Amino acid sequence: MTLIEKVKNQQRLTQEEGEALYDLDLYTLGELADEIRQRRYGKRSYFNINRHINPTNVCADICKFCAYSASRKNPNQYTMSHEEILSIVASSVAKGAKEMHIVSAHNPHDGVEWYMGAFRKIKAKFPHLHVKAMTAAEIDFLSREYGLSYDEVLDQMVQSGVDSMPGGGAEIFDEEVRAYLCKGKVTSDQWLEIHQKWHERGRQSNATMLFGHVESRAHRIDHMIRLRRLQDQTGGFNAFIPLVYQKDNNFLKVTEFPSGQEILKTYAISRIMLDNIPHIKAYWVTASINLALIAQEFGADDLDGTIEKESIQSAAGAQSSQGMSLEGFIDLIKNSGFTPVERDSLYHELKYHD
Ligand code: V47
Repeated sequence: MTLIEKVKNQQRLTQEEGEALYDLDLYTLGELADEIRQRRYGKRSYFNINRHINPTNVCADICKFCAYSASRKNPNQYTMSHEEILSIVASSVAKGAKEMHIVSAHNPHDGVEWYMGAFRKIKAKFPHLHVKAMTAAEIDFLSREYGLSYDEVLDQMVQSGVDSMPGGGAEIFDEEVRAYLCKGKVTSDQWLEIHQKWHERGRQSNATMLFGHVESRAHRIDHMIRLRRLQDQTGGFNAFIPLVYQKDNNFLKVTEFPSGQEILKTYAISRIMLDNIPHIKAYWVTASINLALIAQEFGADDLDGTIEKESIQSAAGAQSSQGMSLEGFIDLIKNSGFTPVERDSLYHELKYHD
């Protein structure tokens, strides 16, 4: 059976077969991924009304790709008070936000209570708001810094009102590349262990992959297969999010960047490889909105959300610092031939905009 027949017959692919997908031409790959996407979601494209909050950029870890954390390239440290965080939440809720996506740097000065207290206060004031917070990298940092087990941190998150976990901190699982990118941060096995433990609590999360820097195609496929393996056990991942590397203001020396074709191939291949993860998110912040709209024809069924403010990737050059207006977002999806469907954070459909 050829590789194409295997994909059409919905058979699971190996590492070698995943790598071989990259040798197919873009349109064949697009057709294969689109068939899977259309079988599951037709022309529906999901988004939510969310707000990103990054409460501190003070970080104990050093990741070469990061332009967000305070460093000698970015000397402006900040840490928000709970009052500041709550006032952002209140103003976003007033504008219709239904999810707060809260991700911080690994701040060694503020203690676990600074993290957890913020979640508790948000939930006390806005009990119906979905709090998506704490990457596995943050959880590992709190565990190391304060001598807590992963279980203890995760239990505190549940008790403090965190509803789901974002997919950040996964970067690339290959140990050699990871050591080069972000030595000392959560390891690949630990990242997977933390998500497994979260899923075992009946909770859901996402998974990212940072690509387009020093990794190879084989590393990307390996990353996907490690996620697929955990998903077979837990079923707790909602979405896979390939994050396109942004190059400005950081310490990673990359000279060759992926072409639009390579990015679209990666979306399509992730749709094909990850047969057990429901959604592929083309995060418009790193793909650029135009490529994210095209990615809808290459396997992606989700475009994340309106965001309102974005600090991590915009620090590294992405055009996303002010988010996107709801009307603009809906129009763009409609005009690209898809039906925008507002979803909640766990992918329940809320509103069709057809
Ligand atoms: O893990 C840091 C990435 C991530 C750069 O779960 C960079 O729904 C590109 O995880 N170029 C955090 N990326 C953001 C994240 C995320 C985003 C949207 C949705 C969800 C979700 C999760 O940002 C980090 C890191 O991989 N990042 N620097 C950079 N220069």
